[in-house]
Amino acid sequence: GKAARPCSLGGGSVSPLPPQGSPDPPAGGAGRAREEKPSSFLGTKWKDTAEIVIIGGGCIGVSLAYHLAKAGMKDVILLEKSELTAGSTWHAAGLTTYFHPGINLKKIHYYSIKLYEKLEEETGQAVGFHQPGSIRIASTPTRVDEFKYQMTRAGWHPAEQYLIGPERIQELFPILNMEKVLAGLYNPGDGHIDPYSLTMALAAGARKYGALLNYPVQVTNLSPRSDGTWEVETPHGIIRTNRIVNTAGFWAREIGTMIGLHHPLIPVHHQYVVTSTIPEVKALKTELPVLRDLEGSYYLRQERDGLLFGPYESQEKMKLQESWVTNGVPPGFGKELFESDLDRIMDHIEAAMAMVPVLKQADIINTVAGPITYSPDILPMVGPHQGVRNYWVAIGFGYGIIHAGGVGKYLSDWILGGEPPFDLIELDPNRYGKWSTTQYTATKARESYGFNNIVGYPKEERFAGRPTERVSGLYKVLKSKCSMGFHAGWEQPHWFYKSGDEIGYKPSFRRTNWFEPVGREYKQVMEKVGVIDLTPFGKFIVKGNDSVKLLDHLFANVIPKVGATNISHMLTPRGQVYAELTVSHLSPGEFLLVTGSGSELHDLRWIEEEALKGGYNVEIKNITDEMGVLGIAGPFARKVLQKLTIEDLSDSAFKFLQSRYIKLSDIAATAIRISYSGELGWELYHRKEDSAALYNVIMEAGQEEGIDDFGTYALNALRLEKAFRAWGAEMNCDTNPLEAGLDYFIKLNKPADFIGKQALKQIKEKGLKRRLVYLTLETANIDPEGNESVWHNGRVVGNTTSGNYSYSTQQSLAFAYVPTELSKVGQKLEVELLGQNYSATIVEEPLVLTEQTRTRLQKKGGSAKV
Ligand code: THG
Repeated sequence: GKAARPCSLGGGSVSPLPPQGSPDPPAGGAGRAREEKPSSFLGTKWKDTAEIVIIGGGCIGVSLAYHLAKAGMKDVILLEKSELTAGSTWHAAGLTTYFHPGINLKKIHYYSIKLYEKLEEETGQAVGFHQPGSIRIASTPTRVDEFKYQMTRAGWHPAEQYLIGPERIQELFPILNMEKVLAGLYNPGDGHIDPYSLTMALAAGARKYGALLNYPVQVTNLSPRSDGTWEVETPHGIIRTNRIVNTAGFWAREIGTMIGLHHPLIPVHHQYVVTSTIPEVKALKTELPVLRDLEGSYYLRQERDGLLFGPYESQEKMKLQESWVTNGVPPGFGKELFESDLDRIMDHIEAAMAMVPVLKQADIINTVAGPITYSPDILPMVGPHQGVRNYWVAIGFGYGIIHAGGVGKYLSDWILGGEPPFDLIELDPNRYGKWSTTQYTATKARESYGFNNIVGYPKEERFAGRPTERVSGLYKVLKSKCSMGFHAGWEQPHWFYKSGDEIGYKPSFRRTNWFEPVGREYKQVMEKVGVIDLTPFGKFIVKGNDSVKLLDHLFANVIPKVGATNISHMLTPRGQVYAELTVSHLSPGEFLLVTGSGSELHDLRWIEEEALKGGYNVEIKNITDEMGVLGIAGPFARKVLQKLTIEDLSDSAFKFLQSRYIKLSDIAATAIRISYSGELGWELYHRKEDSAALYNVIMEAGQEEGIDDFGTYALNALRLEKAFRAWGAEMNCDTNPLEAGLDYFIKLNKPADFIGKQALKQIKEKGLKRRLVYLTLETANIDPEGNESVWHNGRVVGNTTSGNYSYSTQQSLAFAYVPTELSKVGQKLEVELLGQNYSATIVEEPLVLTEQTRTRLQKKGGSAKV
């Protein structure tokens, strides 16, 4: 075929685009769709046992099958209900890019592109991969700042990325109207691929390595067995398997529903249009780079001698397919499309015509409106699911083509290796929970779609769908007094308003309206006493005969004595940090485990799986939603609390890291003497119904001491000055606890052979290649926040992990990973912020001593810093 054909709407089965880029279309790829005879599974092999059953034959599922089989897994079975690529893959626009505004997904993109480059050679299947590069266009000064911000976040990654000026942009994209163009973010090697051929190549590879791809085979039911294995029911018989992976695209909800899960997914109508031949395009000697006009919110690429143009409509205009969530996907929906609606994208078409004027003369010869699955935050869900053993997902892909290769490899490595090969926490399926309702999902998907091209600020907050039904007992009391942050469904105060403040959420690439207020809260805690809502912590009770044994196996620290609390880490078998929790031994054999809000189900899944796998006799209860938590911290914390209880709170009677059941003016609470601020403080765990009352009595009691609220931004400033590491920043499964400087919490000599112990001993023996260092730097109106490039002698040598302003020493500070040889105190380095390298110095930690240390030094008669 010459150009693209008009697509048939509803019920049609013609592919949206002809295969392109290779003179010889791959076998079965020429006419595609119906012409391709799906080889009935009856004609191939049918097996009724499998190591793994992958449900769904889109690019994601097929990539997983390919990677598992290639890595040597036997008995990989993929079941597809109609034919490979049916659903979303077949009509995808096929864009590939190295760019991702986040961090870990850059690795996925990178792997995918490197794989796609060599797939034809490996499998003999052409994939129509074009790599003309891509340019993101900035036409506002803020957008230029965003690009600078993204440059420092990309600088310590391998993919090439350049901030380029108008001249270079014009050279690369000669038919661009340069009037509004200020700058471009250029990624050589970006481009597009034919999604159908890509999937067929991966399928050919998967078969070559021994995977069975069986279709059409519909999964009709899933039954878990008591040993953690599964029975997968199909019209052709039952398959017994050790593990299931749901890769069913917009049918993934249907699969989840079979086992009582409600995956937060919703299909959106994504449209793109293809033009007829444009003489100016035809005349070009080289293919145009892919253009992303962020202000106009669309992508545009060359399609043969015409252009292909795909917009992201605003949240008001975009269209969701809600009926598929409420009533299910129409059973026969395979290679069909929705009715297209050009009116909806008119604004974007006009923006594109202004930017690329030759479009004005072009005819639209093809319009594609296809279903793409969105999750609330448009990031996919990839990994094992909490609450159901051996049920994994790889679902919610809004950009499945660029993610397929990398995610297939990532999951395959995780499944075979028993732990994630690298940190990809933002894709953890367990970031959602019961609070992610259908209503929430729809509202959020709408927002996410509309925000596809908005400016991505640091500390971004999005407001649709809030609050969820998961609110703290203090939400009503606090909501008008502060700027709230969203954490795992909860609203938690970031910072509090005072008269004279510029209130509300005012994001910026530089210091902004919360800079002064956070300093005020910081001072409040350092000099007086502050109260913070910590309800969003994940909280679990572990008890039973084997609780001590289980925790000794899970945690690298020793088990605290009854009445005591420990900071403790769960390591992976490779000796990396899986999680950081506090463990409080409440009564003999009964423990309270507390983790950050973002890691609740992530941690719970791990604990539950180990308990089941090892046959431990324990009861594990998630009490996150039942318990409120108030933190009180600062030099007057003791004085204020003492007014409310008969319990002796003196330093010798209620020691640091002790926990105790107490009554505060008749309200029952488990009090732990701990504070992530590093100041004198307690955390008060209480029934959520009592939160407001407890808050009120404490505020009342603290009048004289000038008690006030503080939020998580001040808490972060406080913990950084104390050099407390944060999970997800300084430590994660990319880091071992020794390079993170967590040695103090890791007890390699404890008798129990805890997970990761052996690996960590070897790591220690070999010596560390890099180390976490503590940096101070002088800047102008900007602070590091993590993920920035760290330079030395004109080369990027590492990356920051978090950062902030140090309100007491009045300079910026940051944690960073650098090679061991550059990790000594006094070493000079540079940190790149918004296009400028600031000189930084490694200093001894901490900048400010903890209350604990200050008190200890004072008792010894020493003089304390601060
Ligand atoms: N409170 C509770 N649980 C938590 C946190 C919390 N779980 C998750 C996360 N936060 C755990 N992180 C820390 C890290 C450090 C400290 C507390 C929680 C801390 N460190 C002191 C220090 O390093 O000087 C004390 C260390 C010691 O002596 O053991 O307080 O905030 N409940």
